[in-house]
Amino acid sequence: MISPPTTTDPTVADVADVLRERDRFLLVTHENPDGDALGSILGLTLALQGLGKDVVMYLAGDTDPPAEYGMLALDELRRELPEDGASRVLVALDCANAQRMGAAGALLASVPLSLDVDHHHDNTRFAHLNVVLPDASSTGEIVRDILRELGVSLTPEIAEALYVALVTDTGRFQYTNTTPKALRLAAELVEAGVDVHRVFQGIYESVEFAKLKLLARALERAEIHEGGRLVISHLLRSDFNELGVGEEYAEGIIDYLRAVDGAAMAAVIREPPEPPDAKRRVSLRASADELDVSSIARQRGGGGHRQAAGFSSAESIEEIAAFIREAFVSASQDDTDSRRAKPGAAGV
Ligand SMILES: [Mn+2]
Repeated sequence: MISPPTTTDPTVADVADVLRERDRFLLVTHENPDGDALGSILGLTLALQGLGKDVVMYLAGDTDPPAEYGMLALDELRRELPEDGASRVLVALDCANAQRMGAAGALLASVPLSLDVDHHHDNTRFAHLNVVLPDASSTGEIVRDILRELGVSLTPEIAEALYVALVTDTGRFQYTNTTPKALRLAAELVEAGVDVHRVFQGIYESVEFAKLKLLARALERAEIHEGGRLVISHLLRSDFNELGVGEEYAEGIIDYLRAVDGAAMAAVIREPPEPPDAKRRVSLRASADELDVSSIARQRGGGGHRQAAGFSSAESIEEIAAFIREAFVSASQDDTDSRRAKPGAAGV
């Protein structure tokens, strides 16, 4: 029996020991889940159920999982915590911190044991056992290693769940986390029965037509500034209303702008469809790690990460665009200065 807390870094074998020894689990993942979150929680649930364990899957928040993951058998995913949650072993998957799991975070203080299985480098190690492997392509990859320790064989259903985790978190095997291990895992999962093309069609070729039309409006209005290094576009309230879509349909549009050759930063300004007096919302993305867009967002009371940030503003679209241009020029300047200042800078 492993008793919390431990002093040395636990391994996937330690996680497997706990999963083998205990019988009742509460599996959780992060709010607004992505493919890795959903694939990991389902893959581990199916494996544990196959071992005869009592497993509850819980997802916090009130946003439904994105429609593109409809292929995953997530009908047992609960949106409310079970009454006996505090007496189960809690397993957090793909959660960088306790806040990400919403209401389940409150159980950390009362559960008999908690596990944190994740690959985010900034994971806060909030559980009794924290297996945080930043070199792993996805949490799904870590789950696969745990299942190997457990001696669980991959059913086609488990393999598909883990493949969804892997293919989405690696950007279809294109991002920098696409390691040889990730590619070998893909081959192993396909051998176990994954229908690669079916998954592709489900996730990437099920775009709603209205989303395509919204994207078209944003692309049509895109403008480049600063010699092509900055791309800005906007979406109007009337765009959302005419197409009959909510603001969540704007998700991902900014990635098309960021992908423009030579662009260091992209910005999308959008007018929320409701309420009519809502502030405009601005998303910022950097293409290179050197530019910190969160510093720009903070100037307007927003925040985020170096490469992805946002803020809200009551200013007009033109005023916001002017601010972005100015802030971009000055942030690029700061960046150049700091790099120039680094090697043995004198008198700074
Ligand atoms: Mn992930």
